[in-house]
Amino acid sequence: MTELSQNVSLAINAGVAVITVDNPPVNALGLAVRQGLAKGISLAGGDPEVKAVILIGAGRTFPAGADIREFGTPPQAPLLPDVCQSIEDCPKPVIAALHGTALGGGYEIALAAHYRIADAAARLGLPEVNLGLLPGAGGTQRMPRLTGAAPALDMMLSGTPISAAKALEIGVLDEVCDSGDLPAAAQAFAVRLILEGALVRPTSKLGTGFADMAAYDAAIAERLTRLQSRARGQKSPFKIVDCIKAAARVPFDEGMRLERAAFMECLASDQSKGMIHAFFAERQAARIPEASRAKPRPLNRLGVVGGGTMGAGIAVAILNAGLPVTMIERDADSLAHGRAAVEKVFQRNVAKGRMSAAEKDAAMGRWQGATDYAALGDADLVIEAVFEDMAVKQQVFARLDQVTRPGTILASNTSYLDINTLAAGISRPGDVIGLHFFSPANIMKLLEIVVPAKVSDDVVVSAFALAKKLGKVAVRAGVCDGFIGNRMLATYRRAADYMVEDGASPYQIDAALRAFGYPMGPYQVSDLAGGDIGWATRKRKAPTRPPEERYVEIADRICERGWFGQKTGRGYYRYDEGARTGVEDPEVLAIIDQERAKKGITPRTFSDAEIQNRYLAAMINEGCNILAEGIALRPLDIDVTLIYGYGFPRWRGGPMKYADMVGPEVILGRLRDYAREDPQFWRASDLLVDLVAEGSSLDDLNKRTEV
Ligand code: 3H9
Repeated sequence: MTELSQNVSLAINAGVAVITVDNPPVNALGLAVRQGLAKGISLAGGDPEVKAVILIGAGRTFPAGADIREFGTPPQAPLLPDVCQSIEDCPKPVIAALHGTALGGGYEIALAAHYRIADAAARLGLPEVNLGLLPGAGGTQRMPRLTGAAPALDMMLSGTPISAAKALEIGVLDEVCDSGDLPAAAQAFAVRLILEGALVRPTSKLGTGFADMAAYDAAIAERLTRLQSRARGQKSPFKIVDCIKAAARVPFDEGMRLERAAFMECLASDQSKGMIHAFFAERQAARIPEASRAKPRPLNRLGVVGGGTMGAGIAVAILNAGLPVTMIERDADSLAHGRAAVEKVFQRNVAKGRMSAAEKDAAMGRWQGATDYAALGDADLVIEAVFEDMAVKQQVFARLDQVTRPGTILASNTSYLDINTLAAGISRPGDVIGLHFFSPANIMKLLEIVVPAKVSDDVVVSAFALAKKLGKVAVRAGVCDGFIGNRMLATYRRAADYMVEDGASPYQIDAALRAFGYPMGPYQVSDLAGGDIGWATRKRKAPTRPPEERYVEIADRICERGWFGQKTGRGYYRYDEGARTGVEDPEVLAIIDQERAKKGITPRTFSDAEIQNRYLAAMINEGCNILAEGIALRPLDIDVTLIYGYGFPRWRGGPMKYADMVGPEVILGRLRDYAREDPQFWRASDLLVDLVAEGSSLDDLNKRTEV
């Protein structure tokens, strides 16, 4: 065996050169790997003994892409597109043998090889769009030559990998290996090619995918229309379409130049910086101080108290993860409701082809219900998802304290209430933690793990382990009113309400924030979630609201009319029977006018930019307060929370990354400017003031607090 570089080796076996990439954990294509591959191809190509070449990954996967950590540094030769070209130009047949996740640049290497074989469990994909990029090593030019436009567009625009079976069907693979022994299957495949005298088959010279140009163009037109309404400001999807369009129209080399230029443009953009930050942030959020001090407890039997929307959604998330769940409700009727709510989700999934009837039956087979808390006697973890009221939750916790065994983790799904108080009310506060799921709990990726003062380290670690099992992105939060997410929401929503009272309409605010990249504006979200929830919270907080705090009553006026949003057909918008998108409501505007008149406010105009600036400044400032109080460990935890739970556009990297990109000093300047009209609300966070004074960024804070 020859070492080609520190993580690529070459072995020759019966006339077949096997080039193995061994760069754990995901065989990312960093400089040393590229050097090794280039050298290996060159050696194998020139060795008269070698009749065919296999490219394969050691460990758990074929390369899962370019090394994303290199993206911030100047590119160093050999560049990946050139490595791919040298593979394609190799005079001996090159076979890529894929297993694990052949993604991005890894998959592009496979496309540049002459033949492809994959393990049956392999996943193949081009996820660059999720990093604000496009495939930049020939993917946009080679894949459509094999498959036509539609499969290539679908893979590149969604970023979602496909199975080996699907890859075979669309013409990407030559063979699927079912034996589980990919190296042997690849060797046999290579020997067969040699015996058959098979020739090289450069993908760039193929044109199978261009056979039906009408279908090719129709696929592009159709995806483009869809993108125009869904891209929400993201640029790289449009570049992908441009490159695929060009693939069928210009010579390969020119297509490659176009692709490279588009890739470099995207790589230099704030959008890709934001998305790359999000990629690493969601992984770093799982790094918590408790992890070095404790191991997770077993999590095999789970319980949920409450079968309402949240309880049922949490139960579905648990069942989807293949775990059993016991649901507790107060009486048989409520339990039947809870069960029906769970089953309805699975039924819808079956109807939409997302799961089979047998899978649904298996999931429901893991569901158990009871009206007696004693059924939770052997549970490892119980999540309480009852009505958001301290007294009610305290009663539930008291019962759980009696029936569960010591060591059972007792979690509350509260979104605001003080978990320290809940923990203090029972005999073993060390077992109590907050698990704040977002609605619908089976879909939303975020799980805020709220860490009360007395919780044991292994309970915190277990909560993160549970999140992983459920496929959630977990963020560690401290105890305060609203934790990270809802506390920030309360603040930036106030900024929006102030603007409405001062002259903007809710519709303009929603539109300005959609233009920023949000899927919906705050008033659309309020209508979707139901205005009654916020109303109840405002009433709860009214007695403790500081008298000097500016309070906007517009939302209360709307709720007093019973207009709670979509479910009542009216909120900030009016909804026709069954409609999910609302229309502007002149009566709401009249209510707003009356409220302004009552306070003697002469409405002024707001530009969309000012709306965005104020909304973001309020959000970022509260984020800094949350950091200063230790509620969030690092700025990146706030970014992950807002992206996964509150619709913050991922391509902007989260509010704290956005603050860095705009410049913390710019944000501080805006806060000081706004503070002239309301010094209390717009008081700049000391943490932000200090950061600006010392010339550092929020990302510096991420690095300083690495755990
Ligand atoms: C590209 O290829 C561009 C080309 O078209 C053109 C170039 C010119 N680089 O996710 P995990 C780290 S763009 C560097 O927890 P899993 C990750 O940060 C790339 N590091 O494991 C983590 O580190 P740590 C296109 C990477 O089993 C560790 O590996 N490819 C990379 O849950 C384990 O990761 C992609 O976008 C990377 N490419 O999931 C694929 N990938 O332990 C991105 C991972 O220090 N990767 N790391 O936190 C993934 O989607 C998942 O990592 C994967 C494994 C599915 C592969």
